Amino acid sequence: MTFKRKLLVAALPFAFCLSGLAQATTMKMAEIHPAGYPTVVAQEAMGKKIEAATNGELSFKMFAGGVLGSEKEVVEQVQIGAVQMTRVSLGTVGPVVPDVNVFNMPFIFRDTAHMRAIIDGEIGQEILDKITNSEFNMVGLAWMDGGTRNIYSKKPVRNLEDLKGMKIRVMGNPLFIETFNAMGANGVAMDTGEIFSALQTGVVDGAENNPPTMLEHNHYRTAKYYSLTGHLILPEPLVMSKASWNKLTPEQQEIVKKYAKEAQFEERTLWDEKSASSEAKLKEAGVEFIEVDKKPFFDATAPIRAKYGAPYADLIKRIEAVQ
Ligand code: GTR
Repeated sequence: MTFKRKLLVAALPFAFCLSGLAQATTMKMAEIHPAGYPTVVAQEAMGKKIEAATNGELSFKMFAGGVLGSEKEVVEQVQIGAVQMTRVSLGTVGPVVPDVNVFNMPFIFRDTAHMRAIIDGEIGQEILDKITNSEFNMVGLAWMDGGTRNIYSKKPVRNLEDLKGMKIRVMGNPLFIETFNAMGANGVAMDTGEIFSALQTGVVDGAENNPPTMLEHNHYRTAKYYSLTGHLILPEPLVMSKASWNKLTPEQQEIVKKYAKEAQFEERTLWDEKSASSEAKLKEAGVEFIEVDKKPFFDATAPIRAKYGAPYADLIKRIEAVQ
């Protein structure tokens, strides 16, 4: 090796260090849903816009399909800044930021239009701010539409009586366990990734979710009955690690906020398309969609709204008043 080459080789690690300093800040985003899912697609588009608007100072990388862990695990990683962004169900956030549980109460929203009017308005922003201002170490940026959640099961649920004693998987939030217990079932909490085998092995008799999740996570392969209880119309916050957020310049923070909000509206269109196509595919696969009288389900869950809603009476009045 010539002297010149030797010098060059010796200088290489140093050069790498320097380029390391100039490297873009990578924003890792974790998603439980697979590639192509509305939230994933909208968030990837958001990432591209953020990269372009910051001239690559911020780079974005999506980790879809739950490869970084369950929602609970991801939330922990976001809290310590090991993962920069995620979109999780509000159900997962509730045990840590109890103020968000108002949205987690059964039948709190009249319909999808009502929920969307709320998340687009000042109450939606207030709840995101509650996340930001909590001890949660996260910044609430925007809302994704998580559709309407209905019960699916191996045996048909046509009324409350049918639900009696059934083990129904719910997200890890006591509010949901109590909701299903109040309806006469046994609420069983477990992570999203465990549902498929729990249904197969009979650990649970059913679960509850929107059509895209029922389809994409293959739950319909075992649960052939879908009862349209519509007990939850649950929006899902897009959040960023506060540690990572604090490292951004004010300009970068504005850019992230702006495109997260744009993603909120882009995802909505994708969501409506995906919901419709998922319903069609589920029906094709032999899933029976069951219309139920929602009134008994609503009445049975009144104690849950009374208990969890008590500290938020004013907020609930404001939610009800939104047209
Ligand atoms: C989906 C939701 C996920 C996850 C999942 C579940 O609808 O988008 O964030 O919460 O439900 O029930 O585990």
